[in-house]
Amino acid sequence: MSQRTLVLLKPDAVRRGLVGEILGRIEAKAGWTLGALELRTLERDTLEQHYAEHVGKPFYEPLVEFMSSGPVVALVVEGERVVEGVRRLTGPTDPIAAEPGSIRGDFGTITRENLIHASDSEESAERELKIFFPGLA
Ligand code: DGI
Repeated sequence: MSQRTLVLLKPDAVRRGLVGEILGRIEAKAGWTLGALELRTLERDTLEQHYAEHVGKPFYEPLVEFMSSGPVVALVVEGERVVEGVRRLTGPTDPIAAEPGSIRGDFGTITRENLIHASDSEESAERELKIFFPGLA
């Protein structure tokens, strides 16, 4: 079942020089391909749409501050069961709870600076792809 998903390599990943390492893990999965890739600094508006479910929560403002603190790498990944697959490579939100071997488990310590975003369902992926890559068919 071929799918596509939105991945963001967050400002901490870019600052720490982990883009190649993280991208390499995604690219290494058989049959997965990059549909788009762009370095960009996110506007507040974009983040408000992306994180709509979190607006008003105590961690929302610091999250937006962090996510706009430097460029992210936004990418579209396509392939077999890629939505679940990238989430499994990513690991859970809290990097200390994430298994070693996952991206957050290997490189993260704090919940906000957890290196990578990956859409959590096919529905979220389609919603998020429209925000970040509106030109995509
Ligand atoms: O899909 P995830 O990134 O794992 O998690 P999410 O979509 O529920 O939340 C988006 C981001 O918001 C997450 O990567 C880090 C931040 N966040 C979520 N829940 C908390 C949080 N930050 C803090 N400090 N505390 C939280 O409970």
